[in-house]
This record gives sequence, structure tokens and C-alpha cells, in this order.
Amino acid sequence: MERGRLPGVSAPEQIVCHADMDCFYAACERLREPALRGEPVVVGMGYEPGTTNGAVATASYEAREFGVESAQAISEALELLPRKIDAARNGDSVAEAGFYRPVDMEYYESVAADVREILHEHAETVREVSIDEAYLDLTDRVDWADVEEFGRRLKATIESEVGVTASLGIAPTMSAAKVASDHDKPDGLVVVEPGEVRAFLADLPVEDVHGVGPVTAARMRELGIDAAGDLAAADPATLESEFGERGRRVHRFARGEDERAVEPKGRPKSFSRESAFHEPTDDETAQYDRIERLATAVAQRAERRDVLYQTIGIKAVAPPFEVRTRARSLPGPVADEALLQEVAAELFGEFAGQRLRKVGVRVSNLSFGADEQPSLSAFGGDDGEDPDPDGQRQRSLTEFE
Ligand code: DCP
Ligand code: MG
Repeated sequence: MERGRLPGVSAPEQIVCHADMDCFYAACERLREPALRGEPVVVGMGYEPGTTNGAVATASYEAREFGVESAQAISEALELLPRKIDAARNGDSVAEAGFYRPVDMEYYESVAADVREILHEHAETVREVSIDEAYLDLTDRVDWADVEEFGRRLKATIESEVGVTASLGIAPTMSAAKVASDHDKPDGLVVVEPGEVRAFLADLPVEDVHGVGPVTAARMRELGIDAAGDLAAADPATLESEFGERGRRVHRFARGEDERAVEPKGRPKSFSRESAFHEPTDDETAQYDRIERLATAVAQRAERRDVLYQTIGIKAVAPPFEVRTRARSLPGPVADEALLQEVAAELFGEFAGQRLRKVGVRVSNLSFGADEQPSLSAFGGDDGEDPDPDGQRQRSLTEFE
């Protein structure tokens, strides 16, 4: 049995959208300086003309065509670009040739805030990963048949209301959505439907798998693992002995297995699990059974995190997307699996026997135990994104529940 997966409860059926703005800092610069549109633009920090100080933060796609990439020395990057002005002849510095702009975080943050506002209008649950990147849980918003149209509209809204372009990946898991958004950049929209994830990934180079950094990829190549499909087919025990828990995780990602739910950043406000029936059903026994299993899963998750809960809620979704919720608060915080099951079943009673496509259990009003470790996200990392794919930093396993 896959860790974290309950018998009889399939992997949570999610529709996840990963949004990542294209050459974000450069796009922001172009927004306030339209003359830069269509031009190679390099954005970086710490550069003084005539010195080799400063590294590239990002570059427009036009600049990337000349070999400019982030983390390169700015002086080197500017050398690669064709000059609008022959800097040397005119006595102008390269920086004045019109392609370099210094980082202006305050301005980029304001543009990012506008983008975020739109993202939050398009999904109840949004996990912000970095200044230009977020995961959206679309599960209750759209159906697979409509996701492409949804994606087109979201992209068009960002472009018309903010003025930057986004690339979107829509997939049943966070890790696949991340790969999908990167797959057709810039201005991309890639939909990977359930059941297609493994085939979508199979021919991609192994470093495209979420969580595989350059160091890991190099070692994998030595082991004959070149493509994501090779990683998916590799022996998980071998991967674990080579790469530790990370090896098992990227193996799962390459197979399209990723149980993570899109959760907002920071300390969770709630824990929830939901599960769709294979087909909408009015079978009470099956419904109560599912509620009980979900309650168990939620209780165990809270227990692992050393969290008490005071409010218990359920959700019942009638086809197509009619979401109904009920909740009850207890007199004090508890961590009690049997009580959670009992209250969830009671609350569900109102909907039992109706034709439902999905049910869920949630606990909220949480109290965190003294042992609760701040997750890396408190330090700028995140479990959706992997800031350190080669595992130089210690990461908490709970982040990958
Ligand atoms: N950034 C940075 N240093 C890096 C990488 C990124 O300062 N090594 C900044 C500049 C980017 C922004 O973060 O504009 C977002 O990072 P992305 O990795 O999403 O890069 P871009 O948005 O620039 O390009 P892409 O179109 O590939 O997403
Ligand atoms: Mg980006």
C-alpha cells in the first residue's frame, strides 16, 4: 500500500493548476517601459558598467535566445546581446545600451499582488510558492472537460488586467502541474488529464521531474536514468539507497503519483481529506463508509502533526458542483479519532442517501503542540516548489505527506 493512501480511497481526485509568470521581472520592466517589448532585456542586481559584478535574475525570452540565463554574470550576459547602440563607438556603456535593468523588488511585488488577486478570484485554495508562482486547487471549480477553457480565461484575465503573461499547467497532481506549466513556456497552457501523467512525463529529461535538481540528474544519468520514464521504471529501493527519501519521492512523481493536496502556505488553518466516488452514488452505506475512512485519515494526519482541533466539518458535493458543508464546534480542542468519526457521521446524516459525487471531512480551529516544527516554508522554501532539489538543506518529511 502506498504510504498515505487508504484502502478503498483512491488518490484524492484533484484538478491542480500551476501558474508561473513568464520572465517575470523582465515582464514587469516591460510593463512600465513599453519600449522594451520584443527586445532582449536582462534584469539583475549589483552590476556596475565596466565591472564583472552582479548576476542575472532573469532575462526576456529574446535575450535567452542569445544564451543569457539566470545566475550568469551580467557583464557576460550583456556581451552576448546584440547592441541597439554600438556602445563602444558611441562611448556609451553597455548598461546604457538599453537592455539592462536593475532589480526593483518593490515594483515587482506590486505587480505580483495584482496577479495574486486574480488567482484568488479563480480558486478557493491557492498556494503561493514564490513571487510569480502559485498552485490553484480547481477541483470544485471546473470539470476536466472545461479546464482548457478555464485556463484560457485565466491567462487572458491576467494579461488584460495586469499586463504580464502566465504559463499554466493543469494536471491531477501538483508535481505534474508544475512540469506542465514549464512545458510550453512562454504563454503556455498545457493540460495533462488523469491517466495521462506518466505518458506525458515519460520522454522528458529526468531533470524535468519535479524535485530532480542538476546534481541528482547527473548521478541518475550515471545510473542509466536519462528520461523521466527511466526514473518511473527504476527500482525504488535502489533509488532510496542512492538518494534517500528524495529518491522515492521523485520516483513517485515520475510515475504520476503525488498525494499532496494544494494547501495555503504557512501553518494550516485546517486539515481536510476528500474523495470522489467512482460514479455519483446515493448508497448510504458507501457514503458513511467513505466519511469514516476520511475522518480516520484526517485524525491521523492531525496526530502526526501534533495538532488538536476544535471544529469538525463535512462536505457533500452533489453533481455537478453543488458543494454543501456543515460544521460543529466542540467545547474544547481534541485529538480523538473516534469522536471525529462520530461527529462527522452525524453531520453527514443530513445528506446521506442523496446522490453525491464527492464527500469530505475537515477539522479546523487548530491548536499546535509544542513539538510543531516550523516548516521550511517559514524560511522562504516551500513544499510545492523545491528550492533545494538536491537536498543540500534538511527538509521535514511531513511536508510531503
Ligand atoms: N529569480 C531570481 N534569481 C533566480 C531565479 C529567479 O532573482 N536565480 C527571480 C527573477 C524571476 C522571478 O524570480 O523573474 C521568477 O522566477 P522564475 O524561475 O519563474 O523565472 P522567470 O519568471 O523569470 O522566467 P520563466 O518564464 O522561466 O518562469
Ligand atoms: Mg516565472
